[in-house]
Amino acid sequence: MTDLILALDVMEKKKALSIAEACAPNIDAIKLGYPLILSSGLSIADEMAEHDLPLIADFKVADIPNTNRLIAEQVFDAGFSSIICHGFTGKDSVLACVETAFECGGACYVVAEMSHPGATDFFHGGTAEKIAALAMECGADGIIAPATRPERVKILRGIVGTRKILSPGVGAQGGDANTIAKLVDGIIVGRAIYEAEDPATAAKDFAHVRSER
Ligand code: NUP
Repeated sequence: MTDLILALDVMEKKKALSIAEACAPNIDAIKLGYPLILSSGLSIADEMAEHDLPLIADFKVADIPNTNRLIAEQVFDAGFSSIICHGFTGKDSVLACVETAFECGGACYVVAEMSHPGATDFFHGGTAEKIAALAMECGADGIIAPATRPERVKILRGIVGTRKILSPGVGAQGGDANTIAKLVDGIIVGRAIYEAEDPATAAKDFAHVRSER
């Protein structure tokens, strides 16, 4: 079973709420990040609660352990069920997010490799593999890996085993939903849904991936 995760990077709260409502029957989780949370506040989580969908806070947290912990506490207190952090910060910083998630009954995903072209500058050459291994060592629930590079996802799958892989980069960034859905536990789709003329129909069109794995 591959989850369909909506990346809701719209800036107006009203629009975000109406897209969430329209897409809710065909998606498994909503990922909120800086664009919407900076414009609407963390309380947007409360307003999304009626859809009863897990909310993922994509803050790509990348600070010292104490600050990571403080950020993660805010996120879980606000009602999010998962947080995304960076892994290049090292074991203590990642552990701060993983442990806080655990204490709050939530989940933590670590970015192993990003999906954009520039990600190859630093994530290739063994770094993504090291981060994926670190994420496993820290007890993270899973990693973020690029839908734009299925061959890299296969390699990272070899490191994380049955732990989850969530994969952004489908649609607007060129990743193919069908190809990547066979390899991962969740595909993350933003613009291809929320910029569509009819986001509900667009979400429905991706929903077949939910039976892929
Ligand atoms: O490597 C990453 N690539 C990526 O696109 C890690 C991410 N968290 N994301 C996020 O996924 C990005 O910030 C956006 O929220 C979403 C992809 O959106 P779209 O390209 O489908 O519009």
